[in-house]
Parts: sequence; structure tokens; C-alpha cells
Amino acid sequence: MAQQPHTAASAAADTAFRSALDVVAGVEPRIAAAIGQELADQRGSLKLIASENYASPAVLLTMGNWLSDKYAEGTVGRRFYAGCRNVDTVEGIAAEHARELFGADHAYVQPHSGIDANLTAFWAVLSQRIESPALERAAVRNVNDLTEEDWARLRQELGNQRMLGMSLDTGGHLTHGFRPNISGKMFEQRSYGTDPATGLIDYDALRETAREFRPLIIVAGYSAYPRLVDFRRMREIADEVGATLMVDMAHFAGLVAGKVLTGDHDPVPHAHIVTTTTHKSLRGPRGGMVLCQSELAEHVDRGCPLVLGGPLSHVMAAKAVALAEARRPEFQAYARAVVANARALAEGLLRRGGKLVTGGTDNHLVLADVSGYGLTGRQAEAALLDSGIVTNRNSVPQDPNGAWYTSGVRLGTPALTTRGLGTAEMDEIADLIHTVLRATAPATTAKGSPSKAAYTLDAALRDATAKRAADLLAPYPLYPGVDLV
Ligand code: DSN
Repeated sequence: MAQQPHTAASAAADTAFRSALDVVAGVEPRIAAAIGQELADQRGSLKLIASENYASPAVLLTMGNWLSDKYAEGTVGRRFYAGCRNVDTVEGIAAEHARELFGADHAYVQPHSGIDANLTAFWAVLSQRIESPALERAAVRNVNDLTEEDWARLRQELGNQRMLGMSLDTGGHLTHGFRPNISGKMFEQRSYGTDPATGLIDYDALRETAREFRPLIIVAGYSAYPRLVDFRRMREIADEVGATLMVDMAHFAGLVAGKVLTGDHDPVPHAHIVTTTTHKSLRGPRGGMVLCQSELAEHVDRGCPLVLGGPLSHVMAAKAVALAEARRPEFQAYARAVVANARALAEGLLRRGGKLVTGGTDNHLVLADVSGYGLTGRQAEAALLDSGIVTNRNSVPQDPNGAWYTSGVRLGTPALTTRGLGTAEMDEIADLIHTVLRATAPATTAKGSPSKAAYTLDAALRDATAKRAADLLAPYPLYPGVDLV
């Protein structure tokens, strides 16, 4: 059964949030109003953004307290500040839950976001494989002891490494070596992709590229790939070419935690190092985390101050609470429901004539190609938003509309599953999406050509859809006892 963390049963949470809003309104009413408006927006619209969720009241409340006021650079028991015993407690508990939940040798719960977690992991690998051997060769203990000449050589070597990651248009992430992100400036990058015929990862082509390119790191993981990944096979390829296998499981960490992704599809036993955010399918606070095998632990633990600012102790505490929730049997039922809902949504769209990248889904997300409706992803995203359905536009493989306008919309079920919606409602949502997209048309530009951004949609149909969306959500209230400011 799906979870419903925000029902009348959580009256205590409603009271706590109402009081908090009153306190904030007494200082800066505009901020209290914006927070209240965010609740109103989330209450009344269908949240289908694949990377979003609803954290529990316990997780949210754990972030608003005195742990926020503490500095705690360093690691548990080895801090650069006095008075960190309570931070040690929360960081220790969060790491313990993470290790137990995912079966990892080591967990580092300080990263503030997914980018931070990836940066921590990249530098852990560079530290293990490039810096440590250089220190050993020079017979010194740390970089401060290197001669200027050795230091210059090491810096050059650190900046001269290669990474192989999934291409953006087939579902990879910007932080996997692409130029607009620091990873693309640090590493020489090459991409692997999917087979155009099936839309599935082409492991043979990946292997060929890896053999020729010889990367230091192979990054697996995605933000818009609706199928399973064979991490055992990825590890075999990494081993064959002497690469470190890093998996960014930010999108599907909740499915790993919930034991939907197991065996070859669970990255933790196969990868040397795994990163994740904690707020997507894992349903925790906004933040990041790194799991690794023991050989990398000491390198990962250097994240702060190497690339991270002081740990957010209140968020680490909330991670501990979320991970404790994810260790409960209900979370496994939740993870199964997320996937069943995504499948129902995909089938509902296909039955109505929709076109999906790879023709369906095995995980929490669906990538709809909206070109068949004559729309760009940007037009589809905007028309759906106006109709009470929140999605985000996304490239499809070999997208002719590029990364800004795109030809797709990405849909995900973690949030609505948390709210309690099930497969019957997913079919109804597929109908709403199809109805809106079929009725939307590109507007005509001043030059007489079809716009890639502006669109037309009948206002009555738009309003009727928003009403149907609100009706679908009505049985699953979100903090019903919190009045809007
Ligand atoms: N922004 C996240 C997503 O939507 O997939 C990843 O960074």
C-alpha cells in the first residue's frame, strides 16, 4: 500500500507547521506567505516531476532546530571544532542507517546535494588512484610536503584524467563529465549511449568505447532513462579497462532501498563508489550521500573541507530520520507501488496513442516523446502546468529540438505514490495528459512559423483538466490542518 504521511492522523504535524508559520510571519510575512503558497501549489496540482517527492513531517521537522547553528567540519570523532558530540551522534546514526539499508562498507552523509556528492566521489577516486601513489613515490605523507616540482607534476596529472558517462540526450546527467558542469572542466569526457533501435543501453558499444578511451572513471546512472541498468556488466567492463565504476543512483535510490532493484540491478555490490541525493525516490531531506567500498573510505571522508563546506548537521539528522523510515517494511511496499504506478501511467499513455522512449518503463519514470502531438517539450510542459499537472521537459535521444526546447516530457511517480494515489488514478492521469496535449497547438510567430515555446490551449478544457486533477487529489489531503497565510 502506498504511504499517506499527511493525513488527519498527522494533526500534531499540522499544529507544528502552523505554529512555525506564525513565528515566521511575525518576522517576515512575505516569506511565510511564500511557504504557505508553496503548500497550496503542491496541494492542488499533480506532482509528476520524477526527481521530487514529499518528505514526511518527521523529516521536515528535523531540519528546523538548533543543530543548524553548529559548525562541525571534520568527521565523527575528528572535528575541527569543540562541542560536536550531538553532531557526532546524528552523523553516526545517519551513516549507520545508510550502511545497513544499502549493505555498503562505508557511508558519508555530509554532501549538501547531488553535485556535491559526485564531486566528493570524483575527488575520492583521484585521491586514491592519482594523489596517493604520487605521495608514495615521493615518500611524503601529504601534499604540503611535496617539492614545488612534484606538486606541479601532480596537479597536472590530476587535471589530465578521463571519464566515461552516459550521454545527456539518452538520459545521463550534467555532472557526469559535461562541459557546463565542473566535471566536464576537470575531466576529458566521452559518452556512451543507447541503441537507437531499442532505446536500451548499448553495452557492447560502451565496452568498445571504454577499451579505446581507457577512462579513469566510468559513471553509470541517469536522470531520464526509464529502464534497468545491468551494473554487473558495467563492473565487468570497468574491470577490463582498469576503471573505477561509480554509480550515481540519485534517481533510483528509493527503489534500491525498497528492494525493487536487486541482484545485477542493485549498484551497491557492483560499484566501487555510489552517490545519491536523499530527496528523490528516497523521500528524505534535500541533500546528498556517498557510499563506497572500504578502500575508498578514507578518501571519501576528505569531502569536507576538500570540496564541501561545513556539514549541515540539521540535514544530516533529517537524513537519519528518512533512512530509518526507509528501513521499515512499508518502504518496500512504497517502492513497489512507485514502479507499478509508473507502469500504469506508461500503459495508459500508450493505450491512448502516446509515444514513449523505449516503449515503456521498468522504474519510477516515463519519458514521453511529445513530437507526435506536434509540440516541443517546452510547450507540453507549460500546457500541462496550466492544467494542474507539474512535469518537466526533457531531451529524447538525438533530440532535434536540443536541450532547451526539447521533444519530451519526463514523468515520475514517487511523489504521487507517497501521497497515496494508485494505478487506477495513474490511468486517469494518463487521460488528462493525453487530453491536454492533444488539444494544445504551437502558436504562430510574427513571421508566420510555428513557435517552439508559445502555444494555444482552450481555456475551458484547461480549467476542466485542472478541476479533474484537483478532484483526483482530494482524497489524499496534504497537511489539511495548515491554514494558508
Ligand atoms: N535535477 C535532478 C533531476 O531532476 O533529475 C537531477 O539533478
